[in-house]
Amino acid sequence: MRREVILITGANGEIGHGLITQIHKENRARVVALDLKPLDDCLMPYCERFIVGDILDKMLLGRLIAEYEITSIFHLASILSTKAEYNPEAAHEINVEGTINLLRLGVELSQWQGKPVKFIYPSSIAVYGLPNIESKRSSGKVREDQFCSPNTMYGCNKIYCENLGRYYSKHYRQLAKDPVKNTVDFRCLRFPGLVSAETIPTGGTSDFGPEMLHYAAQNVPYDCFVREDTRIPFMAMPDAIKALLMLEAAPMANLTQTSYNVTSFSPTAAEIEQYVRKAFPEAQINYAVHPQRQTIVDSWPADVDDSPARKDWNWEPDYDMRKAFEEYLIPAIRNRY
Ligand code: AKB
Repeated sequence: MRREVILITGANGEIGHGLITQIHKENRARVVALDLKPLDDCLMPYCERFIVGDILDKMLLGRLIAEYEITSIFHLASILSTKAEYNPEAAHEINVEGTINLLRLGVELSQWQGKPVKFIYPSSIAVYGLPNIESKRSSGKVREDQFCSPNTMYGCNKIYCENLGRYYSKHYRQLAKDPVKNTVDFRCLRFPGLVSAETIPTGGTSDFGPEMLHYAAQNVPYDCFVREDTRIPFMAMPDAIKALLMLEAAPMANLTQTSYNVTSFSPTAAEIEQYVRKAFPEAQINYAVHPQRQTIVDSWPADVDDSPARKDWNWEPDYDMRKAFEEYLIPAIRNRY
């Protein structure tokens, strides 16, 4: 029996690296990977095909329909929160127009194949907009239906694309004379900051976590752009990959919502520094706060409620903060540098 085909956009990004590697380990599917930049050599053997291309190229996406029986799409391509603030309109075009192109592809694949294609979409804690630092400190574990008033272009893009996914999967062309019989099965995770041993993020506002660790491992002085007391949720990359694949595998009947919070630990920057210093005592870390980036993270929740994911599809992280640093990040990073 031919193995299913999974399409991964943004394949060369942080999540793409981990996802392609894990799918290869599980030997469960053929991967068609798409990215603007060439795929890292280490991932090429894991992909049936790698396409250097743009998610804004509708002709390119259209050709995939005839070539592959794609059963799942992991749409990872995105401009992250900090980078999006330097060119918000370009971020909108990539994050929103690109997502609409992929949703259209998903609908056409679903109609062509006569069954819904799963569309797995990483959203973010950036969809939340706590009104002030007092609210952040008092709001506890924020639920999916609270404070969804983002104050970054990236957060606006993500909350809109969550609603687009819900529309395309449940209400698409609802007044058309020929209603669409099969459409996408859209499923979404709101990720916290992610920390990987294999890659360093680019352009995110949660990057202070992974950057502090990777700079210390290379003995490079690091200017942390947030205050020491800044607290946001984080997760080790293996748990992010686990969550994506668990959500994809979950029976549709079990899912009571389309967007789910997932998280693992919620440290302050100073608590991250404590773990970093245990491994790299000579680390040179300064807190050179960037006021605008501080304002962004001050609007993000200190913690989120992931009980719906635990209840609907048995989500549970493998890595708490201690295990993430002492059993995953530090050993792997020591081997890397
Ligand atoms: C960012 O910082 O923009 C991302 C995110 C939290 O979604 N890592």
